[in-house]
Amino acid sequence: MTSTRTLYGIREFELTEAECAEAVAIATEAAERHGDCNSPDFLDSIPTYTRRMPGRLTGFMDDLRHDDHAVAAVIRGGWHDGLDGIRTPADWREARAAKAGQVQDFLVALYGAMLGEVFSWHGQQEGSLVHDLMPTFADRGEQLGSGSETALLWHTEDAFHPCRADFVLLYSVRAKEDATSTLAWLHEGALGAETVAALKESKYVFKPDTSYTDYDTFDNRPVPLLSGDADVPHLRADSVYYEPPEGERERAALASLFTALEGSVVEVRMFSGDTLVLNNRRVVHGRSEFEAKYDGTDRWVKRVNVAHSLDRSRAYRCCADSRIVHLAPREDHEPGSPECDRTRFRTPAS
Ligand SMILES: O=C(O)CCC(=O)C(=O)O
Ligand SMILES: [Fe+2]
Repeated sequence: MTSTRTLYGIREFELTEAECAEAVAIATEAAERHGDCNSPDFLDSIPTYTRRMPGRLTGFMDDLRHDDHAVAAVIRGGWHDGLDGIRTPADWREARAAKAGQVQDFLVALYGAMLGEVFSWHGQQEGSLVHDLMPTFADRGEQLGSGSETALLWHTEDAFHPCRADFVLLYSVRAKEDATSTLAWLHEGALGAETVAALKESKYVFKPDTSYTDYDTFDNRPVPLLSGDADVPHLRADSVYYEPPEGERERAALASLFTALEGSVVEVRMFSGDTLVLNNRRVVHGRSEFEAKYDGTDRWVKRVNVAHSLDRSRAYRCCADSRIVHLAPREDHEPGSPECDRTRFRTPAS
């Protein structure tokens, strides 16, 4: 594919203007028909939209989905009329209430669905499929997506949880020059055999971050940080939300892991309309600090989580049809019953 090139394991895809217009038109049609990307009737009809997405992009996503050597991908060329006209909302609640960037909600949900099964977390942004990330004054110094004054340090998305995403998509509604995305991963031979062996043992404990309203329901147990092939190791790690292990061997292994990752950080510059796709089993990510003005012109990212399959999270969802994952196992509810998680997003039309 001539428009695809690989840079340090990060793949790039450039949409043509026509392809971008096609994808935006499909997202616009879905937004007009369903209103909210959480509505069950949209979620149930996702394939009818993804099937019509530009063929070259479909080919790229199909390939990416199975390519564990690719730690991330950037889909460029996504700027379109209308992006500049939307003001950055003050926070995710305002974004949801005002349906700000609604077409882009559908667009990133459809991009995500081209790679697997989109899902949401019950405790994050009220269970919404697409998260809005923008700086808020109260969180300016926090290690959260809503921070800005300090760099967001590297992490696997939702490292602590067994149902964490296989892919995370970060769509830049409004990019800013001073905010760069940071990526790091384990290069071949970066860790010695003894370190690898220690990191494969179930000895490491994470701390769920407080952006989940249900974070205290999680049964936190020691887990391994590394798994899989020596060539393409699968990694789960977080440089902030973890408890230092007690054993000397585990502490040394963790220190080696941190050194290897910190030595491999690459910066990626995003532009408005670009999508960063993270292979969440291979790469850790973060973001630089940046200036926030809180005046409607700030950086704004939409995020969606994607799993290869929904099977892994079945016990954490209330029915097979729900895409809302709880941090603790969830009792079953009849689909469509008042207790079913799908019910709360049902619009009168669905
Ligand atoms: O703002 C970004 O680019 C990334 C945010 C992020 O990684 C997070 O909130 O977990
Ligand atoms: Fe993240």
